[in-house]
Amino acid sequence: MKNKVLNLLKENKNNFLSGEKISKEIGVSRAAVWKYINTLKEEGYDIESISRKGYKIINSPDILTYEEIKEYLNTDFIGNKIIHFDTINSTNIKAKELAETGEKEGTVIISEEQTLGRGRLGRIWIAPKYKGIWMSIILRPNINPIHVAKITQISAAAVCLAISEMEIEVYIKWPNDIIINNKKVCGILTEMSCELNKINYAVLGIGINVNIDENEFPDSIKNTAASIKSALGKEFMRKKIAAKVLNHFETLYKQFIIDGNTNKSLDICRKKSIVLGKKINIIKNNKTISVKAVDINDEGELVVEYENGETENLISGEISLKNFYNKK
Ligand code: BT5
Repeated sequence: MKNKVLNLLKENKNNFLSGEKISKEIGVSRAAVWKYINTLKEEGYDIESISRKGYKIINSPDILTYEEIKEYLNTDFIGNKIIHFDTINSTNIKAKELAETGEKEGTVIISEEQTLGRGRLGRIWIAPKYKGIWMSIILRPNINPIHVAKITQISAAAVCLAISEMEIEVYIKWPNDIIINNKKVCGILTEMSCELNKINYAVLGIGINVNIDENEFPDSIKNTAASIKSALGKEFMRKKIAAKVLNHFETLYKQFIIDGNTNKSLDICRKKSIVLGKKINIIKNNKTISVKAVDINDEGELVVEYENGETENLISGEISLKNFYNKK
């Protein structure tokens, strides 16, 4: 109901709408309308109310609800449904629970903060309130599980395209980091439930630091993390960036599910790669080995070359670049 009031106000944003008109249109009492208006104000909506004239919306907050994101969305199915939380442990955990009980492809779980944001291998993802985009997309691709890593590459390409629109140099550190000024601005975590040769569902978790100030990063990551704000010196609308990511993701993902084609995504991953052509360290059997990153192949795997000239395709894993975080 609250969203119906909001939609009406938005549809009539240049005019005052009387409490009576709103109550008739949506079929609730005027007292209820007043209550919904107050809730919206508490959520950050700037609504002018003048007696005898009614209500007019002046400004909408930068929150990540469907109502706020939808005006920037132009997708067919990704983000058709956005389940929004003020706080949650992890959007990936929630998305998996919902996927288990049949939630459909394209549903997005998004939260203003995460109290237990997850990285890979049990690591923690820091996700402070109102400062970033912490979201998970439920996917049900009809593909063999061996191809699931491609979804990470598709989303890395989508995030890269979305952030590039802000006229900043963005790079991808294979397989799942998005980098600005040699620091991590976004991490991606793809998880899946599968059978031998079929995916039941995949959950694509994307965390983007948008308006985190440099001094707000905890000590553990302050030398390695960046936000779009810390790089560009001004705040950005999270809702617009979230929509851009979903728009780009759907375009690239659709090509993939229609005919398995990931050419465009992988081209972006190669072009924007911060590792290709460089010496990197990989960890193998607990040993750090220096190799050269030579290509990202059509499977989205990183092709590395050992000093003896032999090559290997890495499916996923940890790589590090020498002196990476010291450079500006
Ligand atoms: C990742 O893991 O980069 C995957 C991050 C995925 C986060 C999203 S947010 C929405 C969804 N719900 C979740 O619960 N997760 C996903 P990994 O490559 O393992 O990197 C984790 C490491 O990045 C940590 O060990 C820290 O060193 C660093 N880190 C943590 N929070 C960070 C942040 N906000 N910005 C930059 N680096 C961070």
